[in-house]
Amino acid sequence: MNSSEQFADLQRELACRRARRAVSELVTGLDLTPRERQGLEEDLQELQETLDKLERQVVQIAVFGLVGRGKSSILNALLGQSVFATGPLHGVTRCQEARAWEGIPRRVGGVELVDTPGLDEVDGEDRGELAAAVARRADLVLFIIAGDMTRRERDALVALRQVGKPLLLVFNKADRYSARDRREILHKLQTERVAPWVTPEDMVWCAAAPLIPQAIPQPDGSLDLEMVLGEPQIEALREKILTVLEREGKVLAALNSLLFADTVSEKVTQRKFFLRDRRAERLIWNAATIKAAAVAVNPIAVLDIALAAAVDVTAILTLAKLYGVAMSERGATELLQQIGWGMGGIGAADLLTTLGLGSLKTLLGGSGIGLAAYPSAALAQAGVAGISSVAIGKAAKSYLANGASWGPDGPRAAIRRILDTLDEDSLLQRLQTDLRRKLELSRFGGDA
Ligand SMILES: Nc1nc2c(ncn2[C@@H]2O[C@H](COP(=O)(O)OP(=O)(O)OP(=O)(O)O)[C@@H](O)[C@H]2O)c(=O)[nH]1
Ligand SMILES: [Mg+2]
Repeated sequence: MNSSEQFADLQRELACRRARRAVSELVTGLDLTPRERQGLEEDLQELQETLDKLERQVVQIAVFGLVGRGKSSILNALLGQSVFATGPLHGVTRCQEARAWEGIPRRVGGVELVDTPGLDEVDGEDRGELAAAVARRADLVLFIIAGDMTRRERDALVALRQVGKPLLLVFNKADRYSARDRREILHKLQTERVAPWVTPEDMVWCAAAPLIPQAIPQPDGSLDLEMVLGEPQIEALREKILTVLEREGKVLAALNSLLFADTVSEKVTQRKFFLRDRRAERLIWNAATIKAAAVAVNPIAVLDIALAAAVDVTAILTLAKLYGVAMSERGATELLQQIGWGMGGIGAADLLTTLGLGSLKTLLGGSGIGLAAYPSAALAQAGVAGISSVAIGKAAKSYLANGASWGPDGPRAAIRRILDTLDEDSLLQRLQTDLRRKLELSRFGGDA
């Protein structure tokens, strides 16, 4: 090794260590509640396995391709023995199977060859998914074709390359083509089919189980032409793989686990986000109904305001906690004031205009739900209180979820946007239903 090679080697080594650290930090730092884990178990398990593999420093090479392209035959040829079942029928390999690749130079490190079921042009979707999952986890994919590519093959190859999967395009069954045909097909592949997804140096020919015509003397003295199994022509592929491994093996493994870790962490974030948002929405709704109910049974203006503010401040504080924003009661009160100001001075009368009197009619019209006994003013106030709470909650949520900021346009614009998306009529309807239930439960048990 000369010094620049040594330097490159060192850099790769460092890159790998960094990747290892990044993945293991990701795994330990996920910090998921059992609830958040739900639906992510498989990904987390795979992530752990990826990390284990990375630590063991084993590189995994998987074959991938349509049924009957000779995937299992190629692995057998590489291994130098018939380990994996092969055959002319479609779908011989039914599940994934791995085998250590022995007899390769030690400096390459540990390598595992993984056989996969073939994608089927017609059906076999399940197996296709399995193969895709295996390919996703492999460090290097041998994408096996046997002639010009079909549409399905091209789509699958592009999909793998789009996620950044390193692969070699292996053209098997070379014995079936004349040298000239091979050149032509290869040229077409390079210029049309797979450009720019695979470069020419990542394409290689082989014949894992070639059939050689042989003249067999017949009893009557004539010669008959029979096809017999010849020696595998696999050297070029073997060399190519070893070169890639020697040059990039460690990096491949590191790159792959990073790719994988990245998708998992994205899923985890999404899940966390989804659950948090749902909790926030529930919390807001809860505050709204509490406030509406409280206002409905205490229809005295002064009391309403103090009470309403208390409910909103509490809701804001709980939301802040949910979004991991440190906030004091005073901070929450200030935020509430700011939102009120943003809503255009949140006096009940103002809000009525803001929300539209049409909504009020829905409430007062009340379709005989047993609240008719109430003074309509109290009901109107309750409805307004509830809806204002929803609006306040949503505004606070957007502020908190945005890292305690209103964004470039400032609070007024942000709050305006939220008010615009509120559907007051349906909110009122929901409030009525909930309010009715609450009131019936607390005060008017059998009255309604
Ligand atoms: N002529 C020729 N036939 C081959 C070659 N490689 C494999 N075959 C034949 O192709 C058929 C399918 O080979 P397999 O290795 O079972 O193919 P596979 O891709 O693993 O198939 P599935 O597991 O069913 O998806 C077998 O009959 C092999 O003998 C080759 O290089 N030349
Ligand atoms: Mg097979």
